[in-house]
Amino acid sequence: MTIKIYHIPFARSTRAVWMYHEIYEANGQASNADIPKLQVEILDFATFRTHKPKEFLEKNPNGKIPVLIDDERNVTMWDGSAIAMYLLDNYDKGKVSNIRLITFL
Ligand SMILES: N[C@@H](CCC(=O)N[C@@H](CS)C(=O)NCC(=O)O)C(=O)O
Repeated sequence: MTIKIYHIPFARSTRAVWMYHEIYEANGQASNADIPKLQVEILDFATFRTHKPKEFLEKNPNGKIPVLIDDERNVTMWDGSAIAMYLLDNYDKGKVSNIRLITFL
C-alpha cells in the first residue's frame, strides 16, 4: 500500500510532500510501519499547464497539483492544506499536530 502524491518541485504540492515527511520522521521508527510508503509522482513543470496527463485529470478534473491517493483508505483528494490536515488526522500520533507548524497552512 502506498500514498501517492502528484507533485512539481517548488510548487504548492511541496506542502503535502513536506507534511508526509514531517509525520514520517517525527513519529519515529515504531509508527513508521503505520504510514504507507510515499510514492511521489513528479509532473513536468515545463508542460504541465498546457498538457496534463489523462490519468492525472481522472484523479483531479480541475487539473491542479497536489493530488493525494491513499490506497489503503481508498481516498483521492486535492488541495495542499486539506491533504496536510488529512495526513495529520490519519497518520500523526500527536508528534506534529501539537506544534505551531500547522499555522503555516
Ligand atoms: N488551493 C490549491 C491550489 C493548487 C494550485 O494552484 N496548484 C498550481 C501549482 S502551485 C497548479 O496546479 N497549477 C497548474 C494549473 O493551474 O494549470 C492548493 O493549495 O493546493
